[in-house]
Amino acid sequence: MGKCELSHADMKLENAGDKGLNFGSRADVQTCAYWGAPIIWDGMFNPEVYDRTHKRDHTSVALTVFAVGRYLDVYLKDFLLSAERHFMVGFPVTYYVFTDVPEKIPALKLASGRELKSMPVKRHSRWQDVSMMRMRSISDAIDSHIHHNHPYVFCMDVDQVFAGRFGTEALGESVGLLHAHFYHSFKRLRTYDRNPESQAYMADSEGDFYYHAAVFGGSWQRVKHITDTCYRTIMEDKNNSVEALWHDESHLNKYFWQHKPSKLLSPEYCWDNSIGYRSDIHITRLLWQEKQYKRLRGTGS
Ligand code: 5GW
Ligand code: MN
Repeated sequence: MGKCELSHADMKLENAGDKGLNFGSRADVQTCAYWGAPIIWDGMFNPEVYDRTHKRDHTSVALTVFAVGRYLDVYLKDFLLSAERHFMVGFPVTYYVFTDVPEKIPALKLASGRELKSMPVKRHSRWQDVSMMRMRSISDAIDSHIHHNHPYVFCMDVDQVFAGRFGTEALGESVGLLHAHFYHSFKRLRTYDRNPESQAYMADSEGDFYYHAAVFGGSWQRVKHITDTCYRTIMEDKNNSVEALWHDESHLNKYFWQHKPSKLLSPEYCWDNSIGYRSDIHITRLLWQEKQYKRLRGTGS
């Protein structure tokens, strides 16, 4: 455990408040990545210490979420209501809702200091494009709005609900989330893109963690770099008529392989209840909603 704290300091990966992390409090899981970044599990931190540090720093957070087409009707309200109860409670938060149907955004009374901005986006006919255009739109919103107001940004899928504290302990310079389906699996089973034609290609010898694109974040500067880089590699693929295995997620995994995140979130921060009981999941802070692909995408996949 001392080793993690040491290399952590050496590598200047420090995120506000991380000094008090207890890396030894969870003997059942890996709490530190080999490059020194903490992996946040329940029990490792004192929430009050983080909140105090971030109150002192007047931290505010932008949360970007896409609710295009029927995803708005099905998921947005529950996502926002649950975020009001669990996401960065007590801190200023602006929800940036990217949608093609702004008139359908539910009118919710938000806690003081919190607001919602609707951001217009076009509807794309191919679903792969919806998912990939997010990178471009987030980058544009950082330029036009976010960088004036918010040191930190989180970017999330809308098809999930908060179920427990998702607080300031999750903030960092660049933050990736361990995918609930792969955090235990052998490396060779992690579904990186293996097509050498794709910019997201990773060789068999490459890869460490597998990150879930449903949650990523960091300082606005780093999120700008993440989204710009992923958008560029996605467009290069497009020009070469290739598409990475898991679309934007493959590109995000390549990015985090090349630019290690300063903080990793355990799957407690985005759990899929259909996996069933796991003794190392002590709390579920964000939960996958049921997939309704047939209904939402009008296709079978
Ligand atoms: C539509 C058809 C296929 C795939 C995605 C969409 C879609 C995604 C959409 O029509 N509207 C929309 O707002 N999205 C946004 O992209 C949502 O925020 C959604 O959570 C996110 C990623 O798409 P998901 O959640 O369907 O992808 P997976 O990887 O969770 O299955
Ligand atoms: Mn999703």
